[in-house]
Amino acid sequence: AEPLAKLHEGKATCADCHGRSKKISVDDSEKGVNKNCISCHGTLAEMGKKSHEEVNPHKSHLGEISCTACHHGHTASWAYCLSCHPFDMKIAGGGATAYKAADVAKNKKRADKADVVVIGAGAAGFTAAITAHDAGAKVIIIEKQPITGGNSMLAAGGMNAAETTFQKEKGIADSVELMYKDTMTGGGDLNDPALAMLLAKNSASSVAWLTGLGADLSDVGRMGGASVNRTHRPKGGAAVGAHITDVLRRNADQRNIDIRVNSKVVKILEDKKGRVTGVRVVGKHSGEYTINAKAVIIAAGGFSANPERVAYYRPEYKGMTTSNQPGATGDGIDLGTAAGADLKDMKEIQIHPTVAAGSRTLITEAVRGNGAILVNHEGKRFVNELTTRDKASAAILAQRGQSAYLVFDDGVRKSLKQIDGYFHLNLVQQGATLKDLAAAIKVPADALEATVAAYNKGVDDKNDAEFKRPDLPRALRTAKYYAIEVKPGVHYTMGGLKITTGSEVLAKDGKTIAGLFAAGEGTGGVHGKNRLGGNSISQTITFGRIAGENAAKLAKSS
Ligand code: MEZ
Repeated sequence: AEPLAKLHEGKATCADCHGRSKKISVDDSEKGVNKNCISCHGTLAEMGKKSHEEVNPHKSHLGEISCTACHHGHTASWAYCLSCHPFDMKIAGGGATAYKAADVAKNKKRADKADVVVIGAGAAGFTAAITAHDAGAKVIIIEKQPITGGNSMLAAGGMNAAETTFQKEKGIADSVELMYKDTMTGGGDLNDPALAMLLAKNSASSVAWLTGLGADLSDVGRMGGASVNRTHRPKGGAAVGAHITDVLRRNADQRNIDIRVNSKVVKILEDKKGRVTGVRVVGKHSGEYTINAKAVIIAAGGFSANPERVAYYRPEYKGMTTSNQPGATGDGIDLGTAAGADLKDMKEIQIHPTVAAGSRTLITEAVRGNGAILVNHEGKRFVNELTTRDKASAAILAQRGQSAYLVFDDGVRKSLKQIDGYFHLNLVQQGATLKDLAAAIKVPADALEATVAAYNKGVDDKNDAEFKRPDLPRALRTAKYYAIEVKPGVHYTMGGLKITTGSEVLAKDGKTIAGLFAAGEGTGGVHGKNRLGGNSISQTITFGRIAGENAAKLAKSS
């Protein structure tokens, strides 16, 4: 494929893309080039209005991404969407492979300076950065991917929190103790009790903090393993991740926080006493350089998108699909261990029961929370749909074909905005009647009708006699009827860097590594053996705030 520079020949000059200065300078985030793309082609939003393909790559849940995330000037272009979706998407100058960092010269002399460096621009990283900034620290965020948002941007279901104003307005009786108890029970009591308690205790203030930044978390639904409705999400049940990522990104921009994408931390620097002094970074264009800093926060996520490592810890998950973005490879955990960190619970890897068969698209647990049932290829229910993820996944894997159908009606569809996205991606089969649906998905019609009738009776009686599903929000009686075939996929890694309740990283001798903090999925201990749906976003915000606050405090005192 001809790279874009070649395709622009005769239409634009080098200076049109790179500016008029004699020395071509391209910052790693490529903001200058992007500005010039926009001046000729229009903004992302304008491009989104121009194209009317069924799947419009300029209008996506990835938010305000830069042009050069997909369109490359001097190497083959590659649509970022294809990292996760199998679209037949053509792109000018498109090649067969994703961007690979070019060989870069070492830039040994360059040494930038910050109080706090945050590694990773997902929800934990943004939260830590905003908190540290607001506490008076100069912050730099380093992100290896060409876009910000990390896995948080894909988070669907919501954010768990107890004793919030939104719950109170809806008359939901919840407590910190109950959220703690559910989290510990869901985690098989392997959780670090102090970290799990911190999660529950700070959850309401984390919802208030995000709301204060402009987030809408007013809808409250239910996830597996929760005793009451405590999963907060935008009105109408829209996906939480893209929304809060937009809010956090906007807040970081408003504060002029220095965010460098296409930049990878390759080493955490320490002095002779083992105190953290900064990081070495490799930028896409600027090469390898140093940032001196008084504190470093690792917020680089887990390793679900690293199949070799998943199979190393859990051979039985070899070859399984993942719901994660391609950057979730565990680099932050490696950086921490290279700096002497201890690890916790690395073998605890969560399989999400409902990834659409043959894809990497997570079908949010909220679909079950709002009333969908799981039906096997014989047309029968086989599990309490709101049990914990480990149990639901094991039950699906025990069915013929190791898959099942999520079956729901138009009532469920209308109750949750996110479901429209599954139609858009052609993942849903439908029928005007249950009989038609049964024919479409090739299950025995009599069995499917009997299954739904028995379930609806349970809803009417407020008692799911067979599977003891605790929450029965609605009967499935409103045509049309829908089904999505689902299979379990690697979704979350519960293990990671061992931390204190202050988000300080612990070394193998049990002492903290001075100046090193961590938050989010790359840490171990909060969730034990199994994370409850909705506890991840809650963890990123709560521990991001703690890490940001403590890192800023340390930086300002040293
Ligand atoms: O926390 C999660 O992983 C979550 C809520 C996922 C989902 O099913 O939506």
